[in-house]
Amino acid sequence: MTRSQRKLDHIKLSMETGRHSQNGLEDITFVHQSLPGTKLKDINLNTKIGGLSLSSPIFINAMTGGGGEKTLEINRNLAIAARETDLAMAVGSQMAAIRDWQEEKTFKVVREENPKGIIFANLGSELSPEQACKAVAMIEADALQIHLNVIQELAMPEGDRDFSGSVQRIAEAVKAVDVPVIVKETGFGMGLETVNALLETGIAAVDIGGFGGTNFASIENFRRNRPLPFLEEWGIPTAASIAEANHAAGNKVTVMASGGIHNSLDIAKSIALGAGAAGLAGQCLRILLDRGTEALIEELEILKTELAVIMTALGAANIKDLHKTPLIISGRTHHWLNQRGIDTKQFSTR
Ligand code: FMN
Repeated sequence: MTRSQRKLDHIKLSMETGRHSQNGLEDITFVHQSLPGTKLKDINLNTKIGGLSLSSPIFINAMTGGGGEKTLEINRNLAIAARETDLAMAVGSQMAAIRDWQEEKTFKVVREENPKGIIFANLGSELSPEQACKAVAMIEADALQIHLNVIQELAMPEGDRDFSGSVQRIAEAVKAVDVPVIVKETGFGMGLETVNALLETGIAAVDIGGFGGTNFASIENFRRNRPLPFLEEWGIPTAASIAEANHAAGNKVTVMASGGIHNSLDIAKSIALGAGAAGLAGQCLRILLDRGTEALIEELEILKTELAVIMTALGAANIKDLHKTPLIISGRTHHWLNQRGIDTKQFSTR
């Protein structure tokens, strides 16, 4: 199977497998405020990720490129949507274009369509410093995402089996590029141990890419003769992962949320748990493929408006205020966090 065919399979199978299970955000409840003191028109959605200023905390997460014409068109349309809504956007792994220059155009189209936008480059943690620089230069990226995808590789018949040396390679990539580096998961979440190990690399942010959205174990199981069903239940749900990452990160690196984030309430809850931004991948692709670019632009605009409505109700005039709003954490997420030594009272009594 060629890398380019695999990219097309991932698009098709991610739409068929869909959202896999709950991501834990259903365990989070806001505390209603009857005297919020806010005005909808004054709500400020600006946020900062590793020194980058974003006009909104919502971003389109890494998906594609590297699979010929079809992935070029998807990236073109995602870039148009990002431009029209002024949202940051990541491209999918650029390794295909580093190995085969003919695939470069499937990524470059994103910068062509959105010359002034905030765009994230993307490579896996097998990257070399030279490849990191090449990926950033290819799309004049504003940041580099380095993805971690151990479970996907193990589930993939032709995947990697050697996961040594990643922390060292990430640290070398950070030194090589002149943009902030974001280390991201791909739907299995990051816990305290992972974030602690990454703190020494000099990265600017982690995107926890939690469990409960697109599930690459399910996707790869479709492509295996003998599936590995236990991997489909593997991972740290998004809600618990945001809190774990934030606990480890303190104010040393920014935490970004993703993994099954589908609506404005998910976004607001992710930010209240400590994320500086929230990314959507599968949901954007689904709207784009089912209903087109105009519909995606409309849905993203609605997300921004609804987020501002939620912030108004909570009395949170900006993202910093939303980080401080009280939250009730119940169910499995409550149990998980307390088992991991994270006191949930810090959220409910602040
Ligand atoms: N993440 C990467 O870092 N690099 C990739 O190349 C990449 N390819 C993806 C392809 C598809 C079709 C999808 C749906 C996701 C891909 N992802 C990739 C993972 C997403 O960026 C995200 O971490 C994951 O899908 C969870 O978010 P979601 O539930 O909003 O989809």
